[in-house]
Parts: sequence; structure tokens; C-alpha cells
Amino acid sequence: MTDVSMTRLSASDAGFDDALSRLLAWEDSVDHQVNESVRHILGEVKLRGDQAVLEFTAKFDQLEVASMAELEMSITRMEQALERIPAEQREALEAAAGRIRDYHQRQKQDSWQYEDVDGTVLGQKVTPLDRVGIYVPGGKAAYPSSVLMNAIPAKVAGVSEVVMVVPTPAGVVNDMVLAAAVIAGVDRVFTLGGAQAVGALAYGTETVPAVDKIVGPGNIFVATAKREVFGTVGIDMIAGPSEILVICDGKTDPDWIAMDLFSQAEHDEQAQSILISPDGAFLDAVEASIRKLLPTMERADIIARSLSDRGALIKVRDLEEAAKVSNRIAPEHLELSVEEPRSLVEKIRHAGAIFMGRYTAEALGDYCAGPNHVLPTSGTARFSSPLGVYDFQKRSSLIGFSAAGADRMGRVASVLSRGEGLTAHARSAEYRIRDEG
Ligand code: HSO
Ligand code: ZN
Repeated sequence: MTDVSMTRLSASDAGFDDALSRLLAWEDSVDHQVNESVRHILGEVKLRGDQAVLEFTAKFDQLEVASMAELEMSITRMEQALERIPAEQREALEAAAGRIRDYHQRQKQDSWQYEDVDGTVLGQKVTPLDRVGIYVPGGKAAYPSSVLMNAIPAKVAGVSEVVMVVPTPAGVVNDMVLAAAVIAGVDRVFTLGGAQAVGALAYGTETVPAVDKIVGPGNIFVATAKREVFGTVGIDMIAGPSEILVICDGKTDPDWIAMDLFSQAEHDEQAQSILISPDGAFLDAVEASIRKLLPTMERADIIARSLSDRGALIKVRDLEEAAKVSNRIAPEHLELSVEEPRSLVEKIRHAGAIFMGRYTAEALGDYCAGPNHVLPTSGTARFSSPLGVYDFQKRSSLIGFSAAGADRMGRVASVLSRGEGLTAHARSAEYRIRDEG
């Protein structure tokens, strides 16, 4: 049987701060060999386009085709996938997509402008990106839900072309992923993966169009490639392993909490699940539930590794202290499994998503609540936000001076530019000052 032993900490212990830092430390592995091989792949794709992509796809995905056109999914093939999946799955994808769309509609930013006293117009024009690439990992991490979460905000923003890439090692395609792509409104799908897919999207090839931004998770090769092409294109973020932090007052069924911790732990061995409670006996009860339920889990091995290596049960004095510890962690997902979640929310400053109350399992948010499940990991919730419509929109400043405004502000610009020693700036502004025109 898979055994699990979880770290126990108490916030009142001397050395708690150091122990917490050790618990949170995560090696964002920089592997020089990976860096080198990614650079090589990107260079080849940039130089030789389709031909290089075909060669790398044959080599890494054992997928040999004569031309790149064969790596594009036809609309018919996509629609067949939608027909083929069980009706129950199709309905669930559609229900989730509807809620994700509704939520994200509300994030849409509009252009605005206002007029100064002298008739000068100032504002901000909001435009969607033209073309976006979505990377969808292959194999066991191919999540149809992530297709919805990445593509729908782009479409809501008004992106005209969403291009998805998904590796299909040995040609095996996941129908539910294709069905999700159709439902989300993805425009083109290529069965490509790895650094070569990122390169194709960033630089464009004869067949794959160059995009303006690449989003979506991937393995170390994909993450390294995204870092490398940043600047040529935009990227979303480099995600670390998934995390959940549960704060519980001790009154939720311990089985529910154990399963919530499992729900992140099952993603991968490096995922992190932490429970904080002021009730020591409750921490014991959850630990007992964990031992009881673990053998019933399909991914018991992954869960046991994740909980033993990175999990923790933390005892605090009260919920106030729980919030303080949580703010230190800045978790990706924060469940407030307490009687009065609304008052506790007031004390939370950093979290990717906050799940309020005992009925709000993170799993609901992962699939169908409506908000995005692409969230800042590894403490980056201190300075960043969930993926959203705003990631697919950009802003241009609007400035329109009236003659009176140019006269008034020309004087200010003249002084400042002369102060900077930039006389062309000064004279350009001064031409528009009335009595000096
Ligand atoms: N919890 C993951 C998202 C996910 N869960 C996809 C299930 N499928 C990161 O937020
Ligand atoms: Zn999940």
C-alpha cells in the first residue's frame, strides 16, 4: 500500500518561518542541456521553417508525414471528434464553456476618452491581439478544460485567429481536446508539439502563421522555448506546479478536505497541498482521512509522493493567523472552508483564486464555475493575476490637442525639453504656441 507522511508545522514554533520557506522552495530547474537543445530547435525552425518542423516532429513525436499540410486538422476531422465523444461529455463541455464565456464577458475592457477644459481629448483605445497561439500539452496532461480556459478569453477579447498546437505522439489524437477546441471557437489546429511548435508559432513557417502571443502550459522544453521567444511574441506566464491551500475552521467533513488536497496532489508529484487550521484535532482527523482514502485513489502513487514531499498540515492560533500565513504563501488556489468566508476574504491579500465556503471545492473552479483556471503559481499571486480577457487585449493611448491645449501644454513641454537639452522637442512644441507660431 502507498504510504504517506505529511509535514506538520505549528505557526507558534520558533523556526516556523524558516520551515515554511523550505516547504515552499521549488527548483525552477534551469537545465543547460535543455536550453541548448531548445535554442538549436528554435534556430532551425526560424531558418528552415516547415522542413525543420517536420524533421523534429518525426524525431520527437515519431510522426512522419510528407508535408506540413498533413499536420493541420481539417474542420471535418474536428467536427467528427465533437460527434464522436459521448453526449454526456459534449454537454458538460458546452455547459462549462457557457459559464466561462459569461464570466469572461464581464472582464472585457472598453475604450474610453474624456475632454479637457480646453477641448483637448485624451483616452485609451482598446484592441484585441490579431492572432494568438495556444499550446496544449499531449499525453496525460492534455486537458480539454485548459483548451476552454485559454481559448475562450481570447475569443471574447475579439482575437480574430486562435491557432492551437497539440502534440500527438505517434499520431494519437485526443477527441475530447479537439471537441473542446471546436466549442471554444479555435480557428486552426496543428498536431505539433515541443519547442518546434513554439518556434513555428513565434516565427511563422510556410504553413503555420506567426502569432502575436503564445499561451498555455507545457513541459520543460515548451517552457524554455516560450522564455526564449518572449520579446518576439508575448507569452502568458511560466507556470510552476499546481498548488492548493485550504484554511479550515475544523467544521468541514475531514474526508472532503482530504479529497480537496488530493485533487491538486494528483496533478503531479511536485504539486503542493497544504491545510491550515486552528483545530489540532481536526488536522489529525484529516490525516486519518488521507490514510483511509488514499488506497482508493487511481493516482495514489502520485498523490502520496506529492503529499509526502511537498504537503503540510499547519496548526495556527486562529483564522487571523491563518490569513497571515496564507498571505506569505500567496497560493494559486485558496479554499476558505469556514463558516464566514466573506469576513476572512477581507484579510486575504495574495491568492490566484479564492474559493469561499465549504461547498466550493477547487475542482468546481477547475472546470466549470466560470473564472479561469490558469492562475499564478509559486507565490507569483503577489504580483500577477489569473489569465483573462485583458491578456488578449492591448491599449493605445489617445491624445488630441485643441489649439488652446497645444498653446497651454506647449509651454510646459518647452520648459521640460529645454531642461533635457532636447531642442527639437522644444521647438516642435513651441511652433504650436500661439504668439510664437
Ligand atoms: N488545477 C489545474 C487545472 C485543471 N484541473 C485542469 C483539472 N484540469 C490548475 O489550475
Ligand atoms: Zn486541477
